[in-house]
Amino acid sequence: MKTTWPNEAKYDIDAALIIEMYRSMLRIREFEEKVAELLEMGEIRCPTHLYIGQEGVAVGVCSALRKDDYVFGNHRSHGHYLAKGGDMAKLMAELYCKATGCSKGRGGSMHIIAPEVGVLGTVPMVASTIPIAVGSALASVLKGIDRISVTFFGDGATEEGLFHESLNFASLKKLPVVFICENNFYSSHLPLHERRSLDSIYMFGLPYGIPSKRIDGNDVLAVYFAMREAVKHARKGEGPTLLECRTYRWRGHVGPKWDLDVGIRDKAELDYWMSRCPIKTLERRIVNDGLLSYEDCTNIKREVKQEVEKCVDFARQSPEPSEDDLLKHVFIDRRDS
Ligand SMILES: Cc1ncc(C[n+]2csc(CCOP(=O)(O)OP(=O)(O)O)c2C)c(N)n1
Repeated sequence: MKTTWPNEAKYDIDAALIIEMYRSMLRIREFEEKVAELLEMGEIRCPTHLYIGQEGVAVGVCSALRKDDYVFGNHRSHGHYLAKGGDMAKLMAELYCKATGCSKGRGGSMHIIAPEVGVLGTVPMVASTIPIAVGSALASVLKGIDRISVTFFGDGATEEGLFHESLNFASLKKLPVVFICENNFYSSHLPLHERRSLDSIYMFGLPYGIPSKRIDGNDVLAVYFAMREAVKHARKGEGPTLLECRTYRWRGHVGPKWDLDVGIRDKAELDYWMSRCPIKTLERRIVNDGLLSYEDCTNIKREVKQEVEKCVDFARQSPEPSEDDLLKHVFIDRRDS
């Protein structure tokens, strides 16, 4: 496998990082395809919102961050956790609600946490982690710690007041936070064009004086470059950035099905977005430009599939949380701290 990028100047990015991004997107895809299968089988039973199709956003964003930077997610955050370096086996165990899960089996798919890699929490209440990320950025400034906070949210979340209040406060205090809107054009079962008169989410930052950009979220490199700028801006103390990454979820709003039977989208629309698969797009580019061969790509896919299978074995064999300490890890008793 080559370790130098034949067209370095063209891409302004390390070859090893591109390969890592490719692998990282595949890890999310293969993990979730397996989860979809296990949901169909009834082996995983917790409500699960799949991220398949949106991998370019999580990976582009997290590849521009340091391990100790913070990310906050939502109800659709397996990709955010894995892209930030979260342990895959612990995530699988969490979906099985096992004691070895990243949230000790208490959280399931929607309450994921991995502070060791900066994933401080994912919360399914729409828009709720946007102000928490702003708070964590404020804490970093007050403590003099050089860390960025990132919040991932959907287009639906931009319709909550919390989003707008957060933009204003973050801009006013020039906080090191990056707002990542994953515009997949649906909020649950309502399409964007039935909710907004204008398709212009990125412009929400402008009245608050926040640099704001619209990006093709299925182009992992475009996301990465935009994020790299946003991170530079934040680390210099120049405040927040808003990135609207346009992408698409292949599966239904929740669960393993496709939402083609609920009257909200048709097969032609899904087919269009599947033809713009973020992984295939990067794969075509790196093969055409001679960084990897198709054989290299197949080998990486095989390794990733094996990794996922091992995680399923780990989850299946893990113990259930004990009934005796069900409330442990759920509340903090302040009297003890
Ligand atoms: C405050 C709040 N209102 C409603 C819901 C129910 N709900 C869960 S996900 C969702 C849609 C969110 O859409 P979006 O933010 O665009 O994210 P996506 O599902 O498209 O990734 C809604 C309305 C909720 N969880 N929280």
